Amino acid sequence: MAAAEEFFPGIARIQYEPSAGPGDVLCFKHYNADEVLMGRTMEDWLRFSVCYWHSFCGTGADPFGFQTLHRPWNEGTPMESAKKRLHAAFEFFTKLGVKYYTFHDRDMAPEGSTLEESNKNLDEITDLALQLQNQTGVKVLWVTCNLFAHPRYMNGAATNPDCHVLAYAGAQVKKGLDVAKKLGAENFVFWGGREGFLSIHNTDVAAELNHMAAFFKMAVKYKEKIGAKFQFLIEPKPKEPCRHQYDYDAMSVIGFLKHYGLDSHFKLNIEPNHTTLAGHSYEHDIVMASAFGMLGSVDSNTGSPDLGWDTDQFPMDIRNVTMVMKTIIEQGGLQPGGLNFDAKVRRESTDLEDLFIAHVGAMDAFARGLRNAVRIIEDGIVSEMMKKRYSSFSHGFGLKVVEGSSSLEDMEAFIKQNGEPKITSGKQEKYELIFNHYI
Ligand SMILES: [Mn+2]
Repeated sequence: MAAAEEFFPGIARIQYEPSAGPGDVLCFKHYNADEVLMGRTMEDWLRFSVCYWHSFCGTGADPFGFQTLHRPWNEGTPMESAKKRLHAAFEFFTKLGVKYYTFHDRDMAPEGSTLEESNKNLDEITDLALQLQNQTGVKVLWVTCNLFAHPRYMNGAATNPDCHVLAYAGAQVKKGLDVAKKLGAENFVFWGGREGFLSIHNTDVAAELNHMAAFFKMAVKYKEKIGAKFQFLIEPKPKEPCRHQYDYDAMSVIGFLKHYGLDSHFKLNIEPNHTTLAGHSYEHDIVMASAFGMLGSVDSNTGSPDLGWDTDQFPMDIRNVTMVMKTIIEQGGLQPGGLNFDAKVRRESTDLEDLFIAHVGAMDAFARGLRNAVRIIEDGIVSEMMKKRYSSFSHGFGLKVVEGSSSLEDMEAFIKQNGEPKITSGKQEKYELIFNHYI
């Protein structure tokens, strides 16, 4: 790495400086990687990851305007810029102090004119990635295949009505799994960008869902065959680009996986911006996935709640990240998953330092969320209130319900003996007031 060009001159390794002032934006004021909270370092609780596509491939182009972000690494032939991009990315990871990164096959290396050529490009660039990983200690949180951008996938990949396209997607995933194993990825993500439909008139929904399940079963089989240990994850999203997406939200995906007997092989990668697009609150799908033991990883970003599309902004809201961290601590952490910043600087944030500022801000927000959640949990006031709220299920008739040994006849006898239940306050405002004490 020593011989490589420096892409972020003037920016040194980001340090923890808790007494820095409000205008000091290139230091952490809350994230102190080695500090231990509830028996684990902040680094281990948070497991931050930088995403390749937004941060190193993003151009700032949107449907109404051209490129605004001119990055020095996106120059030369596609293979030359792929190599420069990789060096820039590793300089960024190490200066930021983040141990993980994530990528799609096609943002790591350019697609060729044949599958063989694409695979060769991927081999060459991932050989270099492996070298840089070994030199820096930075690891892959997850790999995913881009099965949505190429025109062949316009009608879907695993749910395409043409099995020739499904076969291409399968061949691409086979290579993606090999690459993930080669780089020691800890997870592998499926995001079904175009797995859905625009019109029911031309769509056989039952067939498409069966095909998607068959596709996932082949992936499970190949993963076992190559002896890979990474965790499979599915990332729900409700709309965009398809009008109707099969992986609408956490509960839709959990239902799909259980229906096809795939639930022991997959967990969920929850992106809160997708959750809010589905009409839920920010933390909803994190909580729902965790309740089913299926929260595997988080694509940490946020949307603008007043907009109806995916804006992939950096998560800066302390209330939201506190709720997320409380759920993560309560389930014992996210490992082997992590907090991946699937977020992009605004197309108007054109300075190279803005990429650092955005990540520093989000990491500090999550560090505050972690500290807040630890205080909520260690104080135990909220958990004591919750325990009391459900206490009727800890003994007598309630315990029989929990254990599955009660019947409707028992309920009738219980009511005849005990009459009308008393009105009990839900105390929502009290919970909200107490929560606000911690943030
Ligand atoms: Mn995502």
